[in-house]
Amino acid sequence: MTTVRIIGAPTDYGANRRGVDMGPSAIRYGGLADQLAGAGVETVDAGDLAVPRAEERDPDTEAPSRGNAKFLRETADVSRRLADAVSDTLADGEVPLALGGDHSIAIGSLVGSARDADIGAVWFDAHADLNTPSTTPSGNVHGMPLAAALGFDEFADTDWANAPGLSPENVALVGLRSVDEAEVDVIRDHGFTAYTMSDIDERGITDVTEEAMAAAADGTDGVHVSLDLDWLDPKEAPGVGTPVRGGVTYREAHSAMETVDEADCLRSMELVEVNPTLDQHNETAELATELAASAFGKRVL
Ligand code: HAR
Ligand code: MN
Ligand code: MN
Ligand code: MN
Repeated sequence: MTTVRIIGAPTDYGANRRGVDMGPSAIRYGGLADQLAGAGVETVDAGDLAVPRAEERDPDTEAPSRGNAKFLRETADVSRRLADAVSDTLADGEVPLALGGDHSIAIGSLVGSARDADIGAVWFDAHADLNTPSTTPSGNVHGMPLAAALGFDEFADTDWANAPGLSPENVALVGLRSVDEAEVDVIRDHGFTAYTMSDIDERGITDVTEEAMAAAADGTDGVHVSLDLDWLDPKEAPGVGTPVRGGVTYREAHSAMETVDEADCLRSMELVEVNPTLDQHNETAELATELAASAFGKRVL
């Protein structure tokens, strides 16, 4: 029997607005353990990493060596500790499920998942998250985690990003609809597999997700699935900090997660960007728990 280890990472260093640090609480309260039990997996809850409040820290965007990236020192600290938690989980034969927090937590998840293995990643997100401190339009690290884990630009020489077991050929992005110009060039130049919402419109979510999982899995030890709730249409998932119209529907999201399960190579996962202060009756958090259950094998019959 699969055991899923839940690891909370209540950060908001990487996002523009407060509140996303309450995500792990909201997702647990939204019924995560019950949903996963419905999927037939066992769960253990490792609790939350200790994350100091952003107000007690200096974003330090002025430091030239850090480029234009806010709270990079704090992000590095959380990333190191999350990477250890994720890699310990895998070493114990369990499946890590990290709860954000903003999407910067993916750096730790990916580095930990790729510590002793070659991995792929499927990025379900409206955004590409491929900015670096040199290209970011916002300074927010939640727009950079994929670039960080791949060791692009300023992230190459760090001891906390740049996962050696992850490369662009095994990264698939699904559901893109808000991509910065510099990110478009990165996607074209590095051999990513990338699907926009138009691809999903034309080909259907099942086909696209099957292909994404296959591309990510090819030649690796398993796939990390990163689910940014702003991947869904804001009508379905209002509780996110950077909503973008035209996202996937409730049914498409479940269908994609069922396809993730059927690919049978899920190694680690995270649920990110749930912001309870922007949500309606915790419905985005509840949706996150349902989608995780589908990814871990929950079915109606
Ligand atoms: N691309 C923009 C930036 O870098 C916006 C990032 C949006 N935030 C996310 N990422 N939630 O998925 O600032
Ligand atoms: Mn994201
Ligand atoms: Mn292995
Ligand atoms: Mn996003």
